[in-house]
Amino acid sequence: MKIYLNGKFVAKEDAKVSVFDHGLLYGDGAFEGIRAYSGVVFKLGEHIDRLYETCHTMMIGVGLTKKEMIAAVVKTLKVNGLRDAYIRLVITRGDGDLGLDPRKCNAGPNIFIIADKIVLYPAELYKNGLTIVTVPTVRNHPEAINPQLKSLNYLNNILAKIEANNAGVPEAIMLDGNGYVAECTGDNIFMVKDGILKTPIQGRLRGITRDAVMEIAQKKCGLKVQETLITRHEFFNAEEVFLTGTAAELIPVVKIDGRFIGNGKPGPETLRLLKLFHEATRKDGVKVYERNKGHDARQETLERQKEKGVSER
Ligand code: PXG
Repeated sequence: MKIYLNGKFVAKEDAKVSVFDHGLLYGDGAFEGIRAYSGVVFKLGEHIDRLYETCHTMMIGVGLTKKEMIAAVVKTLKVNGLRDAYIRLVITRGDGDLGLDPRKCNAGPNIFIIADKIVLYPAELYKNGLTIVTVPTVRNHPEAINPQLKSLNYLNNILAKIEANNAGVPEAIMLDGNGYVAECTGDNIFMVKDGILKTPIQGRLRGITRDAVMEIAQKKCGLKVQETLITRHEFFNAEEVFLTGTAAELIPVVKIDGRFIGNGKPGPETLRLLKLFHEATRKDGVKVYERNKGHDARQETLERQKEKGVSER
């Protein structure tokens, strides 16, 4: 495995940053989790836009144009010969001293890109749906660490994840400071009722998968889409609930805080949106490999997987 580190490709063993890096010392940095499907990096432009917005607010000068950053991601996949991958792009404040002051990190940021195989959730979770709970840890106040920032400071979500682990469930709902549902620890949340798809308007990260699913729901499923304030009560009484995220894609939820959602099985709109989302992932992004005439990358991936005896998902 080759890691992109500050403009060079290095072996995994040599991909190291200093103990004085403020990303490590303070969580002072930004990141993106991105996915490539069949040689297409899904919504790469949108991920890079979000990353640069986080850096702008955090006043981290990236030192690369967005175009150069996109090229670096593409090259990382090429160097590793990957078509289907999970990509972690990290920008730290860089090396400083033992004080908080970011002005001491004057050598500039450390930037690294890891492209690895995707760890998929077990297939039965998609088939049967998740049981989740609401946890006591509330999502950050927007004027503390705004949930829109995809910063390296993820302790808010990690504390909630610990509470999910303690409850024996794979994901957890986090409320905002006013008691409205915000999102999950690493996923956005949606509900369907009376032909309307609803998702929280505030207190959450603006997920790339979230935006893609809202667009598909509106354009291809004829669903009305609302971003609004939603309480747990409304989620309990929804017909369908599902989560979205780069890693999870779109995954049904069938039980929240002991209450079954609908008939306790993944709903038809959820399954329809999941299928349409999968179709979009192959098209809607930046191509890593130029296709030669008569050479179909997707076909090649399927053939490779067949050889290895694994199913695609
Ligand atoms: N909310 C939060 C708080 C997130 O961290 C999402 C929503 C979904 O956003 P995207 O853009 O991926 O649709 C995320 C996703 C994990 C993990 O291990 C999840 C995320 C980042 C890193 C790890 O589940 N972010």
